[in-house]
Amino acid sequence: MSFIYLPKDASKAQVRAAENARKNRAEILKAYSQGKVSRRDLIKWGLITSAGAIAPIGGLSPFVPSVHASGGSGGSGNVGNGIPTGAPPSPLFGVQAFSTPMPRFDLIPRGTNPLGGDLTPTPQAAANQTQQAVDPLLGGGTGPIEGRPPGDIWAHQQFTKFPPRVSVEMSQAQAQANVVYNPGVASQFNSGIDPTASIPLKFHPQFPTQDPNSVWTFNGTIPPKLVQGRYMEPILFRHHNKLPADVNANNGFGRHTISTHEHNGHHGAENDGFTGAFFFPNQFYDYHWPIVLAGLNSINVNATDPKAATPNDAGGSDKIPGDWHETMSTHWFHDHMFTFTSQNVYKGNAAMFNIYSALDRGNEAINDGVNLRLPSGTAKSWGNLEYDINLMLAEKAFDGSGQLFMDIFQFDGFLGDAMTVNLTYKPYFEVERRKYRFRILNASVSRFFKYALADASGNAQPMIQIANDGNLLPSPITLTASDEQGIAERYDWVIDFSKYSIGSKVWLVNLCEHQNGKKPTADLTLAQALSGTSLDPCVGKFLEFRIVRDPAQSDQSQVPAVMIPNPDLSNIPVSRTRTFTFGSGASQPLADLPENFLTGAGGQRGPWGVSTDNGPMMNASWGRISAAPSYGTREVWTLQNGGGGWDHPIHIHFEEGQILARNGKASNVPAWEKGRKDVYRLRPGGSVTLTMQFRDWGGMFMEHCHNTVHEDNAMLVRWEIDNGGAPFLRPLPTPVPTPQGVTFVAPDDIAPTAF
Ligand SMILES: [Cu+2]
Repeated sequence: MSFIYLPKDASKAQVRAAENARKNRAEILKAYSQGKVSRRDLIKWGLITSAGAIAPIGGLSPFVPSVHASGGSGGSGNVGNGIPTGAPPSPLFGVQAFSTPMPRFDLIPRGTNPLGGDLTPTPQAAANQTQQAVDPLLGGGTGPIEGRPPGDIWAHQQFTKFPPRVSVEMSQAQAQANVVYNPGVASQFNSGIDPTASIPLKFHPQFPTQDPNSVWTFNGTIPPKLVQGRYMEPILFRHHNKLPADVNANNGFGRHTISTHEHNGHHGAENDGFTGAFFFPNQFYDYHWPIVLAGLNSINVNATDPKAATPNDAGGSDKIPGDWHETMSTHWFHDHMFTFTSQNVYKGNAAMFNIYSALDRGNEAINDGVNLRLPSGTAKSWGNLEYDINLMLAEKAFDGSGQLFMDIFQFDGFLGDAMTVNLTYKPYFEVERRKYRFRILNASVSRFFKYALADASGNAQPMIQIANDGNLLPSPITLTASDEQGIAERYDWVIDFSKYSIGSKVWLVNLCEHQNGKKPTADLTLAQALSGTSLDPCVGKFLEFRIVRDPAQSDQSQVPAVMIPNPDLSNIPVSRTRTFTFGSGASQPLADLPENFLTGAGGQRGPWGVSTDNGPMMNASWGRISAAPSYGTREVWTLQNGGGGWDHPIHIHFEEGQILARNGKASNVPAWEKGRKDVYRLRPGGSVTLTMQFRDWGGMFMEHCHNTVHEDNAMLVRWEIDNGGAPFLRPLPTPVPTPQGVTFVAPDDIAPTAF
C-alpha cells in the first residue's frame, strides 16, 4: 500500500529524496501545463507510461523505491511491502489545527440596472464583436472584446422574454489582498472577523502569502465568493478574464483561458460554460442566468400555484410559471476549460450560488404556509445568512516554500494533504445554541469526503440531511455520518447546537481515507478516524464548532417533515434509453480535432474514456456528438462504471434527474438519493440508471466525470438538444475559439446512436 504523500514519521533522507524528485519534475510539469508538450510526447520520451502514470525513473517519480525503502521493488505507484514512499508532505509552518477562524463566503454585490448602466458596454443578446488589439503574446492583430461565440446559435436564448434584472461582475485574476470583503453578516456571525481588515491571500494567517500566479480566484481574492439569486430574477454575470496573456506565467499549473459553468443551471447552453467555448485574457463573457423553474412552458404556465413563487422585497412572494417540484437551492460555479478544468478549479476558480424561492426563502420567520422556514435568519425578507452557512471543502498541497502546488501527472486523480474549509486550513467556527443550515460543497479535484459530527467524547452526533445536490429532499433524513460525498456534490445539513453547553466544542471529522485519486480506499469508523493512525493526512477532524452563546432571538426555524416531493413523471413517456460506460483504454485518435492546438495533434489523451451505447471507448473531443435527445422529451440513461478499481462521480449538465436504480434495482437507492440529483457516484463496478427531461432551452451540453483529472483526461462527452426550432441546426457546428475570434467547424464525429 502506498499513499501519495510520505508519512509524518518519514526519515529526513526520504523527504529529501522526494523533494528532489518533485523539483526534477517541476520543469516537465510546467511545460505540460503550458501546452508545450503533449501526453504523447511524454509517453514517447518515456516520462509517463501509456497508462498515464509517471514513469518509474529514479529522481523523477516519488514512488520509485529508493535505498531508503525497505524491500520495495515495484514500479509506479507500487513500492512493495516496505516503507511507503511518496511526495514530500506540505509544509505547515508549525500551525496547529483550529487556530484561526473560518471566514464566511465573500458576498458579491448585485447591480440592479444591468441593461441601463451597471455594465459598460451594455449586454446584448449576441456576443459583442467590437474589436480590440490583441496582445502579441496571443498572436496580435485584433479580436472581439467578448469571447462568446458569435451569431444566433450562441445568442442568449429568450433574452427579451427574460431580460436581466440583476448584474454581477467579477474578474478572474491573480492572487491579491481583499480590501472589500463582505460576509453579508455582522462579525458576531463570522467568528469575530473584522471585515474592514485587508485579507492577504493565505490559506492560514501563519502560512506564506501566495504569489500572484500561484492562485487565480474570482477577483483574485479569498474568501471564496457567494452570489445570491432569486427565481425569475435573471442575472447577467459578466466574467472578465484578467489572467496573464503569457501562457507561461502560471507557476506550474493552470491555464489562462476559462469557461465558467453554473453547475446544474437550467439555462441555455450559451451560458453553460461549454468546455469548448472558452475566452482569453482581456476578454469578457456575458453569462445570462434566467433562473426559471423547469417545465415553465408546460406546467403551471399561468403561474397560479402558490408554491411556484419567488420572494419579493416586501416579505411576500410572487407567483411564477413552472413546476415547484423542480425548485433548486444550492449551486456552485467553476471553470470548465477543456483538459485544464482540474488545474483551474484547484487554482481557485470555484464559487457558490444560493438560489432563493418561496419554499426556500432564507427567512425562518415568515409563516405563509409555503415557506419551509429553514434555518437562516429574520432581518431581511429573503436571503438571510446569519444561520445559513456555505462551506467549501477542498484539500490543497504546497511546495517547500508554501506556494500552492499541483501534480498534474497524477492521472489517477490528484490529492492534496492539507485540508481546508472555505480555503482556510482546519479552521474553527463560532456558533450559537440553536439550529444552523450548512451547505457543504465538495470542491476537491479527486477526493471524496465522508464526515461525522463528533463531540469531545468521540460520540457521533446527529445531523439532518435536507438537500442533495442543492435540491431539497422529499423528507429530511437524520444521520450520524454522511454518505461518501463525491466531487461537486452538495449536501445541505441542519445541525442543532442547542443541546450543547456554552464553551463546548464539536467537530466535523473526515472518515474517508484515500491512498490515491482512483476511489476511496476505506470508510473508517469515527473512532478509527479520530485515532490519528490513518496515513491519509486529510482523515480526522477538519472543522471545529465552538458553541459560544445563546441566540439573542429565539430560534424560529423548522425542519418540516415534507419538503419537496419529486416531480411526477408517470405521464411523460420515455422516448428512448441510452447507456454510457465510463472506463479506461480509450484509443481512438481523431485527425482534426478543434482542440489540437491545446494538446498536440492526434488526440490520444486517455487514459480514461467514455463508450456510448456499447460503442468503442472514445477519447474526449468537444467536436464529437455522443447523444442528441429531442427537445421536449424524456429519456432514461444508464451510467455504467467500466471497472471496480475506481469510482466516478458523473455530472450531467442542464437538468437535474431522478435516480431510478442502482445496479439495476430501485431498492438499492438510499433515502438521501431519492430526491433530484445532478452528480451520480457510480461506485466501483456499479451503475446508476436515471431519468431526465430536455426542455425549455437548447444547445450543446456535457456529461463527464467530476473527478476533474479524469474529466481532463478524456472522460467527457458532448451531447446536445438541437431540434427545438430555429436557430438550432442539426447537428450544431463546433466552436473553435481563438483570441482573434471564434470560428466554427462541422462536428468531427457523430456517434451512430446519437440522433
Ligand atoms: Cu472518474
